[in-house]
This record gives sequence, C-alpha cells and structure tokens, in this order.
Amino acid sequence: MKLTPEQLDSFRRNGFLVLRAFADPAECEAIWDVAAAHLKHRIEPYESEVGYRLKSYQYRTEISDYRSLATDEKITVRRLRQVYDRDILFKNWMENRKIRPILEQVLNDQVVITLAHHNSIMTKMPHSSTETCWHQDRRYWRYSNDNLVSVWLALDSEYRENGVLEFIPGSHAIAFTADQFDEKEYFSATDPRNLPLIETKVSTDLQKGDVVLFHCRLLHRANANLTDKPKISFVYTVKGARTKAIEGSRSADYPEIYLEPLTNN
Ligand SMILES: O=C(O)CCC(=O)C(=O)O
Repeated sequence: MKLTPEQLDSFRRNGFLVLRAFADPAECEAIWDVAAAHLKHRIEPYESEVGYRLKSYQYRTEISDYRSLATDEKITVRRLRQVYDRDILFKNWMENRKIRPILEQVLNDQVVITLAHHNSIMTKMPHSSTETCWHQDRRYWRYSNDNLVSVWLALDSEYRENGVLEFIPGSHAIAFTADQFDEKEYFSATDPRNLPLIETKVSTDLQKGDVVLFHCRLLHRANANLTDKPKISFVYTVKGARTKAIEGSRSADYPEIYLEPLTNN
C-alpha cells in the first residue's frame, strides 16, 4: 500500500497523517491482551508517571538504563519500554510489510527501526495518568538530521477525554528559538509568542486500528485520561538509513533494525 500524492503532500505540510482502519482489529486486540499482561505484572523496563515527571533533560538525553526501579505497589505505569524484544506480536507489528512502502515514501529512504526511543506501549490509566505538555520528540534524540517519524497505533478508541494526541500542524517545519521552550524543553504554553500557534492545534478521534504518522519535530500533547477505562496505544519510531545516531548519545546505545526495502524510494 502506498500514499496518494495528496496524502504525502499532507504529511509533508502538516507533519502528521492519519491512516484510518489500517491495522487488523484482531491484531490490535491480541496486542492489547499481551500489553495488558505485561502491565498487570509490571514487567520491566517501564516508566512510571512519577519517574516521567522527575527525570531531568540530561537524564533523558544521556541515560540508557530505563528500568523503573519502582518499589511502590501503587505506582502507575506510563509506558512499557523496549517492546520489540518482549513479544513476537509486538515485533511483527513493528516489521509490518503493509506499512513499509508508506514509511519508505515519507522517509524517502530505507526504513530503520530505532530501538532507542519510542519502542513502547503507551498507557493512560484511569484517573492516575497525567497530561503531556507540548513538546517535540526530537528534543532528547541525537541524530545527524530530522528524518525520523513515529508510528502510533490506536488499540482502541482514543478521544479527548481519554487523552488522544493533539498536534500543531506545520510546527515540524518552524525554526523556534530555545527560549520558546522551558528547561525540560516543553513548548511554553504561557509565552505570548507561542499562544497564536497553540490556538491552531488539531486533534481527531481515533478508532481501533487507526495509525497516526508524525514527524519527530511536530509539537504534540495529550490530556490525562478522565474516563474509567485504560487507554493503551503502541508507538515506535523509524528513521531513514542515511540518518545516523550520534556516537556517545543514548540514541546510539541500542540496536537498529534495517528493514528490507520494498519499493524504489
Ligand atoms: O500519550 C501521551 O501522553 C503523549 C505521548 C507522546 O507524546 C509521544 O508518544 O511522543
């Protein structure tokens, strides 16, 4: 399957693209079941809501050991990390051949899975999850250029009340100055210079099997989950083969999976 010229143009202009009903619902349900078991038993490595808030910018950029080291039974898991190696179902989704020609189009290069960063089951647990503020994923990642795209899979319905992603269209292509971000490099939602841009935010409800592609520099955020049901999503990141992780950074600390090219892009 390939994108139409209009879809490709939309991705390049807006920095994201929604692919409706892309994944098989049965595959989503199977992934949900395995994810739920790993969440129930809190299988490391994972990140807790508390850990997410406390970690510094430097920690997120440099440290590779992401085990939670949690001792508190009541802790809320925010994301399961390193899912590629957890289960064949996760690996199969990340190596899915139907999406590969699309990823080859948006990257205009051979597709490489980066295990260093988004390689996660993202959760929003009822009542105990937190808001994620406006940010670019690229801020903690160290690569030779920006040719990285994340693949978000909705395993069930996602909407405003349970924390669906919101995006600022076109923000991936804007040259911001460092002082428009706070010390953890969140895009300041109180800076008067940022407000007109934030007002252009968009979001769309997602259904089971919908996929969202988004560029690593696209500003995005999400609400806490205010419903009674967990929201569980899958996100992984791919890069073009010509994009290189910077030696000595966390981005270079994990293997990369080079996927067989399926088109001539
Ligand atoms: O679900 C969320 O709260 C935010 C997820 C996110 O920002 C990301 O995966 O980059």
